[in-house]
Amino acid sequence: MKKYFNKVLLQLIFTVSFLSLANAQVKKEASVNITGEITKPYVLTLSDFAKMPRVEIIRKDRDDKDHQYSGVLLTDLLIKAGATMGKELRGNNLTKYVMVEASDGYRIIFSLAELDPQFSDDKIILTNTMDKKPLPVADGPFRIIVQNETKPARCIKQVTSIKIGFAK
Ligand SMILES: Nc1nc2c(c(=O)[nH]1)N[C@H]1C(S)=C(S)[C@@H](COP(=O)(O)O)O[C@H]1N2
Ligand SMILES: [Mo]
Repeated sequence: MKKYFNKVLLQLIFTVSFLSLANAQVKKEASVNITGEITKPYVLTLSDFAKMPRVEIIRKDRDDKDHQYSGVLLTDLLIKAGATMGKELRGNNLTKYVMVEASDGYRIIFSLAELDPQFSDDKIILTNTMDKKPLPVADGPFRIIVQNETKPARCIKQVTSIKIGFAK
């Protein structure tokens, strides 16, 4: 009887620890790490992201069909991080770049100036949706969409970090 009880207890311990581990995996919220030459680095979580002002972009993907993306302007994410935008974006600050990295190792850069609305009208957003649905798993949870570039090569998928640096 005691042996049986021990067995059941052991099984229970295994089940509980497995379930809490699985739960921790599920709870780990998707995020993007914003770092580098900025005064307020932060980790952007999906819930913070959901509270920010959104813009919509329609662009053709490689399938040559229009898709609708809703997200936050990269400019706004960088202003929140204390990047030198607007009046401060002059002189040496014009040599700053913004490197975006993905979980598959793919990386692209923008110059900081091309993300400032005083320099360019081209909308560049970080999005988590396509056609009003969460991004396909292979593209998300976060993707950059560049409105006016014909080539989608800088529409980087699976974004994990955004790093601001000075060109050397
Ligand atoms: N993370 C990541 N994003 C990426 C790429 C990649 O290899 N890794 N390829 C880029 C290139 S070269 C293109 S053409 C588009 C392709 O997107 P699509 O297959 O959804 O049209 O994704 C871009 N984003
Ligand atoms: Mo490509």
